[in-house]
Amino acid sequence: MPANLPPQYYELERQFRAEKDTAEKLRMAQELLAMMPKHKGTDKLQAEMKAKISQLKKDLTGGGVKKGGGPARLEQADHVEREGAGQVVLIGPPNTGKSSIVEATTHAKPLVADFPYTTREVTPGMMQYETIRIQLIDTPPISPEQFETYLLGIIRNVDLVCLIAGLDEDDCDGKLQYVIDKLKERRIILTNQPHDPEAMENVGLAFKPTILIAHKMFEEGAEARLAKLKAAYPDYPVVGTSILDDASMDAFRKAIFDGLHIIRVFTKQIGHEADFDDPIILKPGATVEAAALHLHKDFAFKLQFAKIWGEGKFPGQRVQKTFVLSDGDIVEFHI
Ligand SMILES: Nc1nc2c(ncn2[C@@H]2O[C@H](COP(=O)(O)OP(=O)(O)OP(=O)(O)O)[C@@H](O)[C@H]2O)c(=O)[nH]1
Ligand SMILES: [Mg+2]
Repeated sequence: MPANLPPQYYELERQFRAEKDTAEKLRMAQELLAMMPKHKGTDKLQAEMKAKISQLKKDLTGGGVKKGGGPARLEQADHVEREGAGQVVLIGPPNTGKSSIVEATTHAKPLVADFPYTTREVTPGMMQYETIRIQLIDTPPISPEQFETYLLGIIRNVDLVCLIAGLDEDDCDGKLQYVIDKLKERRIILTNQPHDPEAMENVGLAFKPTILIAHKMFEEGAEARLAKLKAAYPDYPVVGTSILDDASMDAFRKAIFDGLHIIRVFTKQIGHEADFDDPIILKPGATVEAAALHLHKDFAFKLQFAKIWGEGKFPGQRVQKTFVLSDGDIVEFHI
């Protein structure tokens, strides 16, 4: 029986054969296996790919211990467990302020120092934004001298990429472009342009929404460099920040929230006040039914109608399951 593999499979397989990095090769092998149609004609291929995967896992961990005696790298760092309303990674050239920003906006305590290559591992922290918590991940720098390939797995999984450029350096745009190009080379495209998710993901490309934080904005010459960055990257929202300026750090928080493209919906039980502590997080365009589904499958099934409070509605306006919710709406479900 013929295998009938999609054309994207052959393209990814070609890249798989050329790939030198073991962690990335493993990721590709897993993707190839997922892409294979599951029928008799692919039995042998599936078995071969599974064997390759298990060999690559062994190579990667060296039987559980990395070369040099450290712990297995893949287990340690190519994935950060999700927490909160969204997962955001901060990446960029060395010494731009990534760790300082995570330190200032979360309870995490990453190392901060006045020299490049300070950060050696990923550090997640939770940032409060109004009523929600967003996960920020501090990372080691990306430059021609250093690139930790386990970052690829982390970046592929996040909801938003936050590029940090340092306005204290003349070549901040060149160093930033290096990061963007390096990821592109590894099939991660940092862009907010619309794309066809299915067509792209089939060939293993990851398109990641991105914002650009131009940090250290009070340094000499920063203003001109900020203007240059804004002109060079019209596709990214650009926010100028400084650790010394609270208003700019508030703008950072808001830019992250806006970049995540989520809405917060508060629930209210009949005869009670609304619960403002724990909103339901949904994508724009989500309906009352989607919000109910978020609470419980049964609940959505039994839902008769809802009452809504929010901008542009009559207080307690009665709406159907198909009603599209907005950020900040309060919903009272009736079953
Ligand atoms: N002038 C100025 N310096 C800052 C600002 N934020 C951080 N720094 C300093 O910049 C230096 C580097 O900060 P880090 O947060 O360690 O930078 P990083 O990007 O994490 O560095 P690596 O981990 O080496 O990539 C430290 O000396 C910080 O104190 C800022 O807003 N303005
Ligand atoms: Mg750092």
